[in-house]
Amino acid sequence: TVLCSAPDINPMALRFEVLARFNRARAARLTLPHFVCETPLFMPVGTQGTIKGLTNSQLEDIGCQIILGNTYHLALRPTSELLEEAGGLHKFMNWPRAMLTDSGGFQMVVSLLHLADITEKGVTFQSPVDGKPMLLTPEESIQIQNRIGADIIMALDDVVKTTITGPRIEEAMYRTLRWIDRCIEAHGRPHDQNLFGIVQGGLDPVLRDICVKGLVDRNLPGYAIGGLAGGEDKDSFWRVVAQCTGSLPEDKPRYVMGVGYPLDVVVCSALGADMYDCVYPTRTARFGTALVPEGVLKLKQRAMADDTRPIDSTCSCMVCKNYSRAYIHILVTKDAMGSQLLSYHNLYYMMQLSKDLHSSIVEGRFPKFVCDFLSKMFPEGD
Ligand code: PRF
Ligand code: ZN
Repeated sequence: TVLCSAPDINPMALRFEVLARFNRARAARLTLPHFVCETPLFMPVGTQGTIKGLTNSQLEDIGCQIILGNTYHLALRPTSELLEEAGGLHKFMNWPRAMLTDSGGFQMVVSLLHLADITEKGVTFQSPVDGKPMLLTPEESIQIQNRIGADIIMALDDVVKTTITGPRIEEAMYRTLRWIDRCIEAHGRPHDQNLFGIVQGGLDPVLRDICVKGLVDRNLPGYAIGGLAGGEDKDSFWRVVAQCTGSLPEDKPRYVMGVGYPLDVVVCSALGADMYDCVYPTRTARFGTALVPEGVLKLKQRAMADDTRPIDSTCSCMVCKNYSRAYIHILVTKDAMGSQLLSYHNLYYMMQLSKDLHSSIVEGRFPKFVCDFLSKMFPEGD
C-alpha cells in the first residue's frame, strides 16, 4: 500500500505556539523554515545584505534569531534575479537563520519621499542607480521577495506619515486592503514563505479597526502594525498598538514595524506584540551612543576619555568584558572599529532584552521585570 499524506489544508510555513502569557504579554515559539525563534524578538536591520558592523557569526554569537532585509535595496543591487540564481539571500549572504524582507514601498517613501509617487498601480520612484522612473507594484514586490526567499515576506502597503491627517489616511488604508489581495494572488511560495499583512489607518481607531478586520478575514500567517514610529507622540502610538493587539488573532504573531527603542519594545510587549525591527541600535552606535539600562551612554563625551569602566558593568557581552569606555571613546571618532564594537554591544543589549522579556513571561515574573526595567531607566520616577 502507498501511504499518502493528507492534502495540505493549511499551507503555512510557520508555527506559532504561545508558551505563556501575563495579561496581554505573550512568550511564544515561532517556528520558521530556517529557525525556531523565541518571542518577543528583535530583528536587526540589514540594508545591503549585511547588518552594518557585524559579521554573521557575531550575529549568531549574540543570539540573533532573525534578521530583516530590505526588498527595495536588494532589488536594485545585486538584483533579485541574481539573488535567485545564487539560491536566495540566505545562501548569498551565508545567513543560516531566519530572515524577513520588507516589501519596499516604505523604504522608497521614507528614503526618497520627494521622488516617490503612489497610485493604485503601485509606488513609482526614480531609480537611485540610473535615475529612470520605476514602478513597484504589489505583484512585483511579492515576486522579488519570492526570489529573495526570506521566511517572512511583507505585503506592499500604502504608508503615510502618522503626523498627517485627512482623507489621505483613509485612502492609504483602503488601498493597503486592496493591495493585500493582489499580494496574496501573486504569492508563489506560500508553502515555505509567510506573507504578513500590514495594518494601516494612522491614528484613527475606526480606520485601524476596518483594516484589522479586513486583514484577519484573509487568514494570513501573521500581521504587522505599520504606520507608526514616525514622529507621533508615545501616547497615540501605544494606543494604536493596544487597539490592534486587542483585536488581532491570539494565535498569530504580531509585528510592530520600525520599533526599536528599548522602552517601546517593553511597552509593546506588555500590550501583546511579539516582533520588532529598527535601525536604531546600529545607527545610534555609529553616532557613538551605547544602550544601557539607564538609557543611553554617549561615548564621544569628554568625560569618557578617562573612564576605565566597561560600557555597562551588568552586561556580559564581548565588548563589555574586554574594553573600557576610555578605549571606545578613542576609537569612536578615529576608527570604524569604534562603531563596530558599539553596534555589537547595542544589538547584544536588544537580544538580551528580548530573552529577558521571554523568560520573565515564561517564569511568571513579567511585572517585576517591567518595574525593574522602568526604575533603572527612570530612577526619579519621571
Ligand atoms: N510599512 C512597511 N514597512 C515599515 C513600516 C510600515 O508602515 C514602518 C512603520 N512606519 C516601518 N517599516 N512596509
Ligand atoms: Zn556590552
